[in-house]
Amino acid sequence: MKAFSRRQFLTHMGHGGAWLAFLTACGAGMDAALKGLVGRGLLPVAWADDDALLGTKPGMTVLTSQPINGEFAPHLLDDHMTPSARHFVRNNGSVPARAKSGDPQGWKLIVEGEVATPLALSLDELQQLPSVTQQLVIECGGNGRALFEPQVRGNQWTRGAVACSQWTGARLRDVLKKAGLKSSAVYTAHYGEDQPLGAAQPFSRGIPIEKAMDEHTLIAYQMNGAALPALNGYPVRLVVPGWIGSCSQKWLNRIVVRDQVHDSQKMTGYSYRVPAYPVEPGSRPPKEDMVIATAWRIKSLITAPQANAQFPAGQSISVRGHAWAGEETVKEVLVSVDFGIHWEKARLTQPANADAWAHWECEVALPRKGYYEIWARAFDEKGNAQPVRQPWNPKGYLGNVIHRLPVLSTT
Ligand SMILES: Nc1nc2c(c(=O)[nH]1)N[C@H]1C(S)=C(S)[C@@H](COP(=O)(O)O)O[C@H]1N2
Ligand SMILES: [Mo]
Repeated sequence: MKAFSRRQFLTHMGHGGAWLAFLTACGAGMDAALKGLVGRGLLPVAWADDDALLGTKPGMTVLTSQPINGEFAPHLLDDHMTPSARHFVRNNGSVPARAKSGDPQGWKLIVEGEVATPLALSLDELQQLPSVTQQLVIECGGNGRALFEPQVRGNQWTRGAVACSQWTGARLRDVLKKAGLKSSAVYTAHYGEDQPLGAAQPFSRGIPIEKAMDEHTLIAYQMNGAALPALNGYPVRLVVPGWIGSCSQKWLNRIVVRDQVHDSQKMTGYSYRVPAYPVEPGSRPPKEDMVIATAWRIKSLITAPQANAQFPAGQSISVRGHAWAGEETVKEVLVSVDFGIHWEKARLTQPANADAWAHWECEVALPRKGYYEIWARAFDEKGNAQPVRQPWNPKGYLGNVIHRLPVLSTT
């Protein structure tokens, strides 16, 4: 935790005994203490300037502000390529000072562990490696958590913790080759410059060497043609396409190549893990039956019209959205306005490149006055469909239930 001055301390004491309780709780039960205090603004001054960054994402639905977590309503994600200002934010800790200042001086990427030659690359050195520019989907593993029944704990993401921006960077593969992987290398461990809040370990995850060597896994230093925003990982982040967002380490400054599966806090227990078999909703399978969540599954999003829009009966409504499929390819998207009785095939535009999202559109009309839902259901080339009712898991990961958008006809 960051230090703060006596004056700052006294200012906070003005909020009553809660601040003292907060400090007492810092040793243990930090999560619980934060939950109670975050909503009332009783937070260390050192974190307060993170709030200023919220202004860089106008229109974001903020789930928590310390740390900052926020998503965008589906109709705000209508662009083919998500603008940086509309890319969701999922932070486990505070935003690093370097990211706030935008100064890359002194930043290095350390590569060590099971490599022949450990590296310490400057931003210039990283940028000298062959550069790749691609549109890539990043989606939080918990996107859609709010849709699980019974409810599960964690950020209640609805559908907007997903984006497809354009990323420019070096291939992780080229950096690992430069360091020379030993034959003992099996997994990466990623570290970043962000500080955890309270007693948690610094946020760290990793991926199997095969995924790290995939030509599409990037160490990105540009987002949509500009430096990365502070909130999305400045100066450098990983982008691991198709896999849950937590693999894409922000504010990246160290990669340790390991001779075993990475075993940080965020890799073990129930963190970013799903049951190895379907479980009864609301149950808690034993830890040893939980497996690491990896690739996303077929999904779609309706970005037009906006939820709860009203249309006269018979009017043609333009329905649009995106579809993506983890490491698979989108085959088709079907749309229904009568609760799944009839389905119409949408026109599909293939993605800009592999691992970007595809776009779809069609026209529908509401037959008479009433309440309707526009449903979208995507299918991948392997024949997998989005479920209409989805299996449950204890942390609400990898949710891909069909998108149901309410619309009304008034006449
Ligand atoms: N260093 C660091 N990297 C991180 C995180 C974090 O808290 N710290 N959050 C992860 C999670 S859970 C997700 S979903 C993505 C979110 O990326 P974004 O905030 O740019 O949308 O970043 C990942 N990388
Ligand atoms: Mo995430």
